[in-house]
Amino acid sequence: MSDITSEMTSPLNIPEPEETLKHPMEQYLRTERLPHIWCASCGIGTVLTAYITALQKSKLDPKKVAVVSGIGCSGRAAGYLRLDSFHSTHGRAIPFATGLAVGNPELKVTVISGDGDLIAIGGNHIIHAARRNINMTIICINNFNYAMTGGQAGPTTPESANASTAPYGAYEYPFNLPFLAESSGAIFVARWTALHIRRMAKSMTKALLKPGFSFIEVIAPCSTLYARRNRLGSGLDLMKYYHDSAIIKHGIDTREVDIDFQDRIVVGEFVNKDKTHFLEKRDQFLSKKLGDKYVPYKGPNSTTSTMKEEE
Ligand SMILES: Cc1ncc(C[n+]2csc(CCOP(=O)(O)OP(=O)(O)O)c2C)c(N)n1
Ligand code: SF4
Ligand SMILES: [Mg+2]
Repeated sequence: MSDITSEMTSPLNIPEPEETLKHPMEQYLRTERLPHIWCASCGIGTVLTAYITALQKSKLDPKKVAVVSGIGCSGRAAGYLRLDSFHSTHGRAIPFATGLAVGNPELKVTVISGDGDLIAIGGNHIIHAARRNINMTIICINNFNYAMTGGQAGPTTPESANASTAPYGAYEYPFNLPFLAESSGAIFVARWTALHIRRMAKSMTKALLKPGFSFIEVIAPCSTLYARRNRLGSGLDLMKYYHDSAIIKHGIDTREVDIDFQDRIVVGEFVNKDKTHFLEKRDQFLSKKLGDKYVPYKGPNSTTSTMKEEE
């Protein structure tokens, strides 16, 4: 008997209905956790889309990729990814990720978290992970405030921007994140806005494939708190602002990429250099010191120990 269904579908190669319903990124998402918590027109979802695109492009084995987040709206990112993903405590995403990267050198570890989590309470950890050149990729979603807890000012809030703890406008000097990352030791530094989704994904792919400490800042709309308090309009209005104000300057000196309130935003790939990363450096140094007695630790799947038994 001829199969009438296949005769009807195969010539045009039309997929079965169930396949049509499958989202192309479904394999990377914990769909059982949807709907997500983010507000409409929030920029965090865009960053997640770019990250999944980068993962696909990088061809990394998802079983060898771990993602860590801290706390906050941005800190929810890891929990939606179907990878070895961890929602750690506030400011502690980087030490957690450092443990993974050092404990299992086969893993590619990514940290996706917010400006408050990574740069305020986590500020100490980020500079030391960069200094050591730990093999990890940091994606910092900078929405210029502590969004989840009510829009407080943080270390990236531009001067004069309004925040719940700065009702007359912020007056502290904000961090210039690419400069902070580079001067602490990062070997790859880029900044994009949530509008630059393809360029962001491309930089993420490069960062994922580059051994060492890479840092990508993504300027993203927080439409509900930051934009509303500052009367900047909707998420779409912020996208228009990014469109009109972003200037691409690859390789520019990171000291020149400060962000002033609603002023121009310099974006691009600023730093891309090679430097021996933490584990390689440790192994080279200890091999030189200890000779044959030192056996580099290659991860939990390796049977070797770090020191040979004393004879
Ligand atoms: C030790 C500790 N201090 C404070 C908090 C409260 N807290 C939760 S989220 C958050 C701000 C997160 O800001 P950011 O990382 O910028 O993420 P966003 O919500 O803006 O995406 C704070 C202060 C906490 N959970 N734990
Ligand atoms: S409060 Fe801001 S950062 Fe948090 S989900 Fe809403 S728009 Fe996004
Ligand atoms: Mg924030």
